[in-house]
Amino acid sequence: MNILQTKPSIDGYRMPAEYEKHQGCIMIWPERADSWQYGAVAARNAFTNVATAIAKSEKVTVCTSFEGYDTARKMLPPEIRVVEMSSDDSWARDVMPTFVVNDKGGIRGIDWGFNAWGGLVDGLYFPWDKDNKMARKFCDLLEVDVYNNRHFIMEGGAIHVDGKGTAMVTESCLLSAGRNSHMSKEEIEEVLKEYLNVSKVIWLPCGIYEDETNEHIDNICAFVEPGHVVLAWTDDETDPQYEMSKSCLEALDKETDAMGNKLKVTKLPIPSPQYVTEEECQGLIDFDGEPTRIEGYRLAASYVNFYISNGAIVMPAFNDPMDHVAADILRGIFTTREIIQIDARDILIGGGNIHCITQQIPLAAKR
Ligand code: KQY
Repeated sequence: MNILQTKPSIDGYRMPAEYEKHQGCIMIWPERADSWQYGAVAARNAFTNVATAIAKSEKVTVCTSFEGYDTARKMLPPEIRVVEMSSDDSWARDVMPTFVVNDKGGIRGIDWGFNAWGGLVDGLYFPWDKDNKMARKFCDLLEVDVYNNRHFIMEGGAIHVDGKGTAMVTESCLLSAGRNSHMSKEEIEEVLKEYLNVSKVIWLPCGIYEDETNEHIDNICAFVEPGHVVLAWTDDETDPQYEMSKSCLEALDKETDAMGNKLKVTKLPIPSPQYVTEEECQGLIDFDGEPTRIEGYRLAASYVNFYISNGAIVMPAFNDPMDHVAADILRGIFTTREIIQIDARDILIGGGNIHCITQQIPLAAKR
């Protein structure tokens, strides 16, 4: 594996959209007892269901610690590959490489800097050094070269692309004090253009209420095809999410994509507010005396946090009446893919959802 100091756009590489063909998917086995209740027992079931659904149409690799290996191997079906790799938690979207491809069948990874969503300013755990090394290690395993961009703090959940020259991000996340506060918005946009090889960056003001990643884009809005996005939405004007989603809709209405087209916006309803229960709090072990979750805390639940596999949309369910409404909307958009809903409560408690715990490896093809 070579560590590259050049930039993907200069070398003719681009980040493909998630709805383009994949070679596989990466996940990380959950273990932290302060993130996942009862020693991650329930979360492991949910992760297994997600991995199994994705493995129906693409190769899934699950990374685990030495301690987690036996359980992972026992719980995951045999077609899923389990490899030992140290991590600090289980957010493959954010710590694994962002892959870029060229039109000659080449694939490379980008190794962004990772500081647990805000470092010492407002990060979510310390230390994060194992996580920060995973992207490079996985590129080594895959035998692909990796772009070194560790001095720029970024997570995979903070970006979406349409594969046609447009990226989408939130200001609340990318301009947060704990990431690249020494850089201007224009400078950050330039890095995105150089590394993702896009010509247009769409900035939404914010994300999902109480999303502890400083409101990643992948929880609020996603491309479903070029020129078309789904936006997390509520009609309840008393919900703090209402003004947040409305401001995103206003931003999208004013925008065009890289090809100069207006965006079609499909509203995807959020479930009714999901609050942490007392029992769930009791199942979480705090490492430093601070409670990691407080009873009544509102979790950042959104159906936008789905994974697009080769054959399916693997999306969260919250045991809520909106589960069926959201699934029907996505079924109407992704007509060639199966809609698979996974009970995601035990992933949500950790602070993210199905998109956050997965990272696609695009299929590099000659064009
Ligand atoms: O949503 C994500 N991409 C990660 C959330 C991390 C939460 C840590 N408790």
